[in-house]
Amino acid sequence: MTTFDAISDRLAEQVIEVPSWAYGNSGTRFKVFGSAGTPRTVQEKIADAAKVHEFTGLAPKVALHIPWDQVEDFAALQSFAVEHGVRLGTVNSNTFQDDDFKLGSLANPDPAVRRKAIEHNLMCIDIMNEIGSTDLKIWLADGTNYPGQDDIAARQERLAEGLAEIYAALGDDHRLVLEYKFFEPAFYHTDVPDWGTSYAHCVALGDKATVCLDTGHHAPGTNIEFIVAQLLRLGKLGAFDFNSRFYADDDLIVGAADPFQLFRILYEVVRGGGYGADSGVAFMLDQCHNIEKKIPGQIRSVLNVQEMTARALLVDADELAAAQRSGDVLAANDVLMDAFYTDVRADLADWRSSRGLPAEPMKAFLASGYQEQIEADRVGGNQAGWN
Ligand code: LRH
Ligand code: MN
Ligand code: MN
Repeated sequence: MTTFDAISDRLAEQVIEVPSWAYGNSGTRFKVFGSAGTPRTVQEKIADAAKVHEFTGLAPKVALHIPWDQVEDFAALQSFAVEHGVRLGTVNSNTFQDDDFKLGSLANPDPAVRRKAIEHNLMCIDIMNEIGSTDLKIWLADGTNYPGQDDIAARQERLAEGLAEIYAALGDDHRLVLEYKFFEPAFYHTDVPDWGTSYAHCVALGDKATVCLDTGHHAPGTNIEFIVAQLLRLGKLGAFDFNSRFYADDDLIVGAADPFQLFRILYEVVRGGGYGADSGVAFMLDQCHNIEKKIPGQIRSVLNVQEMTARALLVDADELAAAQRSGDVLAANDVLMDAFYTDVRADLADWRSSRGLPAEPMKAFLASGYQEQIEADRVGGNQAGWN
């Protein structure tokens, strides 16, 4: 197996973007539990996100969701983030909460509603220009609930047209990242349900369009690492929304439900050249912390990704290739399992210490008093945007 020393510098390349919405209250359709210390403003969400970076060194970017994070002055918000040691990153457009979007946004049968959805995305590109962000992430709630409700093929054409207009407004260093999801909120058909549909639209759009793979957006049993491998070989994997799930789009802490699946995904990422600063693959979290405290939930999440990344980097590629070539099924499987079962926690603690970070970020955060401080200071915190 590869040694920890050999992967030490590669680990330093890791950047995991955190979502602003993870710091606000969220929940299921049954109940949104309030929690003490919840941010009341976009700035407070960013201040909380900055703590995750301060204690882990892993999360220098914060993704925005518009209009949940709408402010008057985005340049000032970027300065605020920088003062706190982080930067604003991906801009997520949101065309799923306005009443006008009941029957869809870019695929809506009404041209006036489609226009509104396009304009919203163009406004998001303006925000990207103001903050110097490169990625526009589009997830569409579009779909239908009943067979016959709308013309499925016509919706694809409308979608393609709308995406093309948005794509045309991108700057030279911008990307459009199109996220898919197999169902919910639409229950009969969804307009961007799978990686193939997202890929087809991205290919038609051009080089600046890539697919976003949210790990919670597949039918149970889907081999997600296969999708990763395929999109990487096609040069179209743009981003991950990491989270974990037991049933549907649970948005639980990444690596909590199935650490082995996270390892398999990250192995394919490393294997396919999707890891590191120049890979073009953005690592993001897309999670909600409905019952646990949010900042510790995010700290646990980025550490889980780091731990599994380390294990994936430990896979001995030469040994694996030799076993595969010789058709030694069990030896090949052993190479992967050896890396998966390696406990890297002590090595990672030393690695952090050697880089001026707390050896144990969770303990250090809990001892810092920040949580108690925000719980005392902030009253009347809001939902993350599900309002
Ligand atoms: C949709 C989704 C998408 C949204 C986020 C809040 O289920 O994964 O990424 O932007 O949740
Ligand atoms: Mn997502
Ligand atoms: Mn989701």
